[in-house]
Amino acid sequence: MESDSKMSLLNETPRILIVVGSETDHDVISGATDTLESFSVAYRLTISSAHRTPDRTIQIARNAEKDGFKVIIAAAGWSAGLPGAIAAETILPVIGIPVPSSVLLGMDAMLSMVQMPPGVPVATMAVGKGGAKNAALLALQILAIEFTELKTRLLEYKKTLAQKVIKTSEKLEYNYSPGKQVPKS
Ligand code: AIR
Repeated sequence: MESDSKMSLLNETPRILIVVGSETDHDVISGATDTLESFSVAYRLTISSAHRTPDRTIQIARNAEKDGFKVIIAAAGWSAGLPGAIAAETILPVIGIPVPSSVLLGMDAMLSMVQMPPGVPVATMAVGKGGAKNAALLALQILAIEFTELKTRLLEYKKTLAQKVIKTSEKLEYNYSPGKQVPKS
């Protein structure tokens, strides 16, 4: 079946490129890589710095589309030019993750990414590991436009998220009135 062979392609051939500004961004980016691995989707992770290796960053961005990538995730801290520098060189969607590695705890990185000038968008996630998780999910949602089997898995994921909240609420829900707190029957 066409969708099966397309899906196995997604399992084997990286369509998502992850670029981190430094190996020290590893802990934050694990929020994205763990998520992609839980969906059995292949990715490539590489390190490049917009400021320390600007030429390498430009080459990675320029080659991304012909290397078969469909979406790029870029994570960096401090004055984080990485996602913007990549977005300047490609029309592939670029998702930015601000890393809280400086004394400003990622506010600096977030503003660098979210305040891109008109014409060069970067889809900026929340600061840190949670933002990294969302970056992976957004990348999967973009891929799901083409790879429909992924759409089924994402819908299933959303259902599981909702069920978890309802189950937890059923366990914890209680009534309070002054002097007493009783579980809701
Ligand atoms: N960084 C590296 N080159 C440019 C930037 N903005 C970021 C990395 C990391 C932080 O600087 O993404 O979050 C500190 O990097 P390092 O290598 O000094 O630990």
